[in-house]
Amino acid sequence: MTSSLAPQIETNAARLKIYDWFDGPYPARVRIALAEKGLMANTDFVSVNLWTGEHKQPEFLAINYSGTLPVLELDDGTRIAECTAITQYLDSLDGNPTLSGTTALEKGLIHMMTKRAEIEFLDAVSVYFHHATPGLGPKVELYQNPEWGTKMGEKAIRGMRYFDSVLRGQPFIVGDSFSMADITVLGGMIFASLVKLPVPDDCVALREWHRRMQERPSVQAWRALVEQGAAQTA
Ligand code: GTS
Repeated sequence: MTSSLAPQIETNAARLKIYDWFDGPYPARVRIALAEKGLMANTDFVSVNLWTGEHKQPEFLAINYSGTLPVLELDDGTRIAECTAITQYLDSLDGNPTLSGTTALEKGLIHMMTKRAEIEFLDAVSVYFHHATPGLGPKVELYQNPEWGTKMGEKAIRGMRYFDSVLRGQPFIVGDSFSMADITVLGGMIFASLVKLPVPDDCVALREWHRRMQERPSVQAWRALVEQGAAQTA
């Protein structure tokens, strides 16, 4: 595992360590959350190379049993995996959990839509990638089921249509505010773009929301880090 991508600013605040990969769609979710919360400068990124299967080696499996990225590690060595759990932790640090909800109702709705965005869209794209395409290559993809992968690709397209229908009635995935649910649908769009799963032309509300999301400083900060990472790995 090698070094670090983020621009660092001197700060007395606690350091956060994130194990991830620079252009991964799940890592993107946490990077966007870090930027939303103003925590980028407190974060060191440790690069775990998905394409060589570093995440499936014993050294990394000891860090995250699931063998997936990202993972947050705190100064005291505590580790938190799973994008939703990491985002909730980061969101709660300042006592103003804008991404995961402040009221009981917001928390419930954001949790529901985040879960839905994973099950119906992002996770489905991921299965499509790992099973219906060469994925991370033969050394990493030890079992593939192309038929299941294809089905999950179709499910992801249905998921896009569902989120399009949601966005026809409101500006964000949950009501009037940007939340972790938007970040999760963004993860789905990022993964779909990487694997060339097309967004249907008639998903006009989803496309317009996606265009608006590109204007958010957090999304621009994530994109800048991807470009920096691509330059470093070229
Ligand atoms: N449920 C996990 C989460 O939400 O954190 C899923 C994490 C996940 O699948 N991460 C991807 C991974 O490690 C990273 S990326 O594909 O977005 O770059 N995939 C590797 C693999 O072999 O599944």
